[in-house]
Amino acid sequence: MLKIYAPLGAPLISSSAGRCFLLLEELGVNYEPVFIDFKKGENKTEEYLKLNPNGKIPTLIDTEENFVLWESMAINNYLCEKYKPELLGENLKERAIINQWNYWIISEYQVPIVQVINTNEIFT
Ligand SMILES: N[C@@H](CCC(=O)N[C@@H](CS)C(=O)NCC(=O)O)C(=O)O
Repeated sequence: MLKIYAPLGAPLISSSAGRCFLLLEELGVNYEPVFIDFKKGENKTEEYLKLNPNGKIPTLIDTEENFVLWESMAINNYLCEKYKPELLGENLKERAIINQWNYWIISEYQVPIVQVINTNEIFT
């Protein structure tokens, strides 16, 4: 079973966990979202910090593998490798281009798009 931590009250795709949810749907695998309440500090509890010392979401638990992983892109790479490795690219150049866009999304795109999502009522 895959468990993935998500923020309570937020639309599933409007957080860093969003890219993991989109991929989980694309992969068609069973997973269980575990909602935690930031307002109650549930991401800073001793129990949660043992899973992710950053106190952030997403965190993935793959109970089948007895494995915990955080950082959304690392989670997605793990999920692709486990369930659909062709999504990571089928040759050297494809993998390089996919990585190019993955790094671009994290370093250049994420902050402005989160600002747009947080300030646009169609996403709330
Ligand atoms: N680089 C991380 C970013 C994780 C992140 O910043 N998550 C936010 C939600 S989008 C969070 O958990 N915020 C709670 C906090 O910082 O206390 C990733 O991609 O997983």
